[in-house]
Amino acid sequence: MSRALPVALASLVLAACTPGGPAKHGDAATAVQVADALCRPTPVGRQTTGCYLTLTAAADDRLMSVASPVAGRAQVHESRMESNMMMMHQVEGGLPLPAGQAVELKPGGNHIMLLAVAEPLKAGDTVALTLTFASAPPVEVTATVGQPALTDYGHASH
Ligand SMILES: [Cu+2]
Repeated sequence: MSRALPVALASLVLAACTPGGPAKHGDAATAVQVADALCRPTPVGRQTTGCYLTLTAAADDRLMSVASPVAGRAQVHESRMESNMMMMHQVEGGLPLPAGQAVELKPGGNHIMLLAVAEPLKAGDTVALTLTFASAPPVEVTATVGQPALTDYGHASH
């Protein structure tokens, strides 16, 4: 029975690689590109803040979780208007990243929320973020701390 195993494995590998023709399997082809990572300074007396960035996945993927050494917890949030109030919710099941499409996390929209931030973040600081995806390998980015250039759409209240 043991002799059957290598054959079965080989056919699995072939099955996984053959559809769609030749494809690169290296990190460069599968890694999610991250641009413009920015975290807001923590408001005085608060231990929470928002981070924004742009993600481009090579293949359909999902942003599953975020971690940072400066925060006790980090969550992926979406913003929704409910009864004329901007409400934030944790994204369930990961944030969809369609292949080749730049997905912007920005003020007033989807964003990363840092919670239980131990030390106040001020402009010019940097924040390490580790992004975990459903398929692609994890990506570590360094976000700059500063105010977003875009006009805020009501997210400044927290
Ligand atoms: Cu939030």
